[in-house]
Amino acid sequence: MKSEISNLKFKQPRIYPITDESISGISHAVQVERLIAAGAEVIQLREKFADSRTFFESSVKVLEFARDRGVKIIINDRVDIALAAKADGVHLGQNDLPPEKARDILGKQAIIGFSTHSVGQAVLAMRMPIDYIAIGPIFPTDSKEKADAVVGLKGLREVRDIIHDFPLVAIGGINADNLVSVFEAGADSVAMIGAIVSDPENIDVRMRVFTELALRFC
Ligand code: TZP
Ligand code: MG
Repeated sequence: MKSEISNLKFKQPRIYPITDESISGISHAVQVERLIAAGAEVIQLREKFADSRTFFESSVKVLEFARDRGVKIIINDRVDIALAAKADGVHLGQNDLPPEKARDILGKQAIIGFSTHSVGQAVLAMRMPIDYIAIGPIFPTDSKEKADAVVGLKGLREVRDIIHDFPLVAIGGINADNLVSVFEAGADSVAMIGAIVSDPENIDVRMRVFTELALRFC
């Protein structure tokens, strides 16, 4: 089953980097510059600590830069920031605003992603007005506080089998050693935080290496 909403507005990238200032130690803007220099096409901004004004302002700055370069910016958690900053979309968790409400607010053209942590949640998500399902954590990770139980490659494969060709992003503990196994288990796309941005001076190098690895797999 295809996403009811997905259309040509969004080609899921194989590598989907997520910026995080607390993990990288540098601004969203600089992370985004380095990611774009390395060819990122869609980037998610994840901000768990800054106040709304600060996150709004950095999102606007990032969007100006990214839009000129044809790169899409997705805001993590915050429909209000996505709307106010005119981002390309939002990525929602199970406890954020419901995707239906986010769709009402952001409109048809917005890209909406939704995090799931089990086969059951993924099945429910298929009926929602979203563009992609994220499933994770695939492997243990330190990047998320109170992370859900690890889904594993077996869980990822089960989700892929049950959702057929609905766009699927895998997340959680993915790195150079396990990237290929995640694609083999059925992910369309791999979202990464630590493996890319935890080495801020080498964000571009890492993005290039993962993109190259992903291309070789395709
Ligand atoms: N959701 C499930 S696992 C995770 C999120 C946000 C953290 C992913 O970070 P990393 O560093 O790629 O494991
Ligand atoms: Mg979230």
